[in-house]
Amino acid sequence: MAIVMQLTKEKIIQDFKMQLHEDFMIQNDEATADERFIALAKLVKCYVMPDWLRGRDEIVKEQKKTAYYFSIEFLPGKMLQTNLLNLGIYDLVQEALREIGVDLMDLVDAERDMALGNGGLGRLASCFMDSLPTIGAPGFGNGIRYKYGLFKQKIVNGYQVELPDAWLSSDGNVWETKKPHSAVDVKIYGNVYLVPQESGDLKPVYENVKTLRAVPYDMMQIGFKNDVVNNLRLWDVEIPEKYELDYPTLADRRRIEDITSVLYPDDATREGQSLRLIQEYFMVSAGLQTIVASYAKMGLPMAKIHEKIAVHINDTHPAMAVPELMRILVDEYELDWDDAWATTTQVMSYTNHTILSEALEKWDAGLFKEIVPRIHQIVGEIDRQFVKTWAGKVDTAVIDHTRIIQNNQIHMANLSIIGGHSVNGVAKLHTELLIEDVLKDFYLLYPEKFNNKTNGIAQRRWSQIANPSMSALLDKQIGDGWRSNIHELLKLEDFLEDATVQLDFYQVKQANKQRLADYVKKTQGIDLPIHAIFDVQVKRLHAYKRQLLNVMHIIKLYQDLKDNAALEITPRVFFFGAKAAPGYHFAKSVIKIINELANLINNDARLRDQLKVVFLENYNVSLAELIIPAADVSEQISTAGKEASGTSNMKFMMNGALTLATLDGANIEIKDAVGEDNIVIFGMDKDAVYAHYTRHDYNSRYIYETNPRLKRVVDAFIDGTIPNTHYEGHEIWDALISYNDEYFLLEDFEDYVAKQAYISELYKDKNTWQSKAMKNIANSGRFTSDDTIELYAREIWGIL
Ligand code: NBY
Repeated sequence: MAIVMQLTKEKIIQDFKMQLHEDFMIQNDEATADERFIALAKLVKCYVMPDWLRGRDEIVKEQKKTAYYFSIEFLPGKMLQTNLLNLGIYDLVQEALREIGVDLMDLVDAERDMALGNGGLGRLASCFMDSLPTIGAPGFGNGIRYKYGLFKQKIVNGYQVELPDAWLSSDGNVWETKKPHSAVDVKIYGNVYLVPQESGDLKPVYENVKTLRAVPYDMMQIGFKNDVVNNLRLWDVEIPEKYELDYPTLADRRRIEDITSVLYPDDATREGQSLRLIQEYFMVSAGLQTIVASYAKMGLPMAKIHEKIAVHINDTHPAMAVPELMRILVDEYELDWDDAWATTTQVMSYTNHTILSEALEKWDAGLFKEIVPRIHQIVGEIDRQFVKTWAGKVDTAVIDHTRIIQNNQIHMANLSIIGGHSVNGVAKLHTELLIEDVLKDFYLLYPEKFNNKTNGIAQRRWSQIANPSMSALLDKQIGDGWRSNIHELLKLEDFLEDATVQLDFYQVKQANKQRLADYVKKTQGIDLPIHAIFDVQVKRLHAYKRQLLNVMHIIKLYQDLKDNAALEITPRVFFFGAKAAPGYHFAKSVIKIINELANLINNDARLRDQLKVVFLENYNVSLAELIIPAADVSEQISTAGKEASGTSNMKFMMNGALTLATLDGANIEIKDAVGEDNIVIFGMDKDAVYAHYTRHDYNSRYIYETNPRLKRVVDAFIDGTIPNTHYEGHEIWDALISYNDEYFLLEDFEDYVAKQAYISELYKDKNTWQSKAMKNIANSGRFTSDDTIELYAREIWGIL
């Protein structure tokens, strides 16, 4: 039985004090919050260790099929609260600490965010890490232990400045365990020759390779109150003692250390090409070598490895898993090519997270050959076999579009699709677009591989942890069963028209808004009226997400208020939180514009608190936990067809915000869940957008010239309305007018403004508003990642 079952307050206090003695040689009353956090985290680790080891041993003993989720990003945020909650000891620990004068929240604040991801893709991986043990599925993560996570964003004079995020303390990360015992070697560079053997087989012989040592750091992933503990394995690079002579100078060593130094802070374009390619191979090779070795210990035939192992390729970054598994099976375990290929394709599966062409990863074949010569050969052979298989069976054009090597470039998505048995999109519309458009040639070849898995969220973090006051109210209203079965939120449907309950939810929201307002006051000195609508757009800054459309609406409100001194509007506070990729010029200009507009508006006494704009610096998981519970309006306004799914949309819904959205990604499924009266939809749908693509008839300048009020808004970017933005304003004006507004902001503007006006009216009727908010909460359970991952586990990986 799990240790945590037998814990008492007294025992926790005693253990906690002991831990402080052992780690820091101090008494509780002299310890800092940091020291207390570390002591408590270590204690939690000790409590969990037996279950962690037992789980690992069971998998070996019972030969359970296991899935490995390969992802170049994980974005867990803080782990203390989640771990306590999932262990079922949150309240007990909180009370125990309180007895010795310690506030658990101070320890929570002391934990650093673990930000080894950019945005939605990395956060999804972490939600899955929470859900996998929760549903009792053996599913492990495999990634890179970056020394620096996503950059820390500072705003200086309205501009984004990027600072390194040194999240690791000198003792590392308290949740991890370094396991030199399980280190493996990874080879890169050099030449490979295929030398004929007596048997007639060809054997690769390596020359001048560089050998890296991959050292794993394991982090426990605790299931919700079920004694199941899985593992997230992150790899760090070291210089192997045996090959020290290969790295004689400090510069040589530094180049190696760089491999696990930084997460690429770029979700638009890639940089540091060769380093990035090495990262990808390093993670894939270390992970697969370990996995195959553990399978080998079972004593089962290598050609049947797919019966015990599933490997998931999260976006294309780990796509080299396909040729790497082939390499291990063919070169090291001497399988025939065909047998190896048959099992490899059944092991592998792939998720696509975007249809934006700039994010569909391609590598120069020359670079590939230089860095991973053997993998280059294998990819060449996979490509050759692919062409041979389909030649004469389908149009040559289809083969030309789908083969892996085209124009001396290696197409990682093509490799992932050809090398696996499953390709999934992340929302219904996204999967449809993959099938009908982006991957339609592949659909012709392999219709059976395609499936949809709409994203989900780890609801415990986004309700119980992020929003304790709403959680307490839910307990009171529908009982606490929803905490373990999120679908019980549906019970709230019975109270949608109950004015007392509506008022209770209103008060919870106001309290959460106050909590956010206090934070803004403390960090930026701005006073915010909490009776205003809190209107929030938080996500990576990208043109297709259209933060700029939101800005244009704010400019319009500003102009209205300045034109008419007597005008009264429903007060609004617009919040933005967004990091721009360091090399993404346009996105950085939008940040500057938002900050200058905020300055202008927040300092204009005439606006009498009717309008405020706040840019929240350094948006990350922890800040999301503060912001999302405080939102009245959730802005999900991407150009239809561009946002694969979105996941913050689900988090806002769960916290009772009304979604203002285009029919894009999972917004469509949110609409289906709550009904069109309980969401506000505007703008073109996917078909309208695609009609412009086929007809080539979009003309933003025409819209601009024929709509005076829109023209005035657009001209505000260049006519001096917004101070200190001469350069950025022109850049934006040009994008909208000279370059024909790639994301159709102008066409969607009027409808967006109209729906915003509708929201302003609606908010005046508190009861109706709250009823809609509650409808959203009640129906948010369908977006739990527990259910999403169960579908992966059953339908893709076959591990349940
Ligand atoms: O994945 C996001 C999608 O935009 C979002 O709609 C979806 O909900 C989410 C989870 O499925 N994609 C995303 O976050 N992508 C990246 O962060 C990313 C990072 C790196 C690169 C490309 C995309 N890269 O090419 O290096």
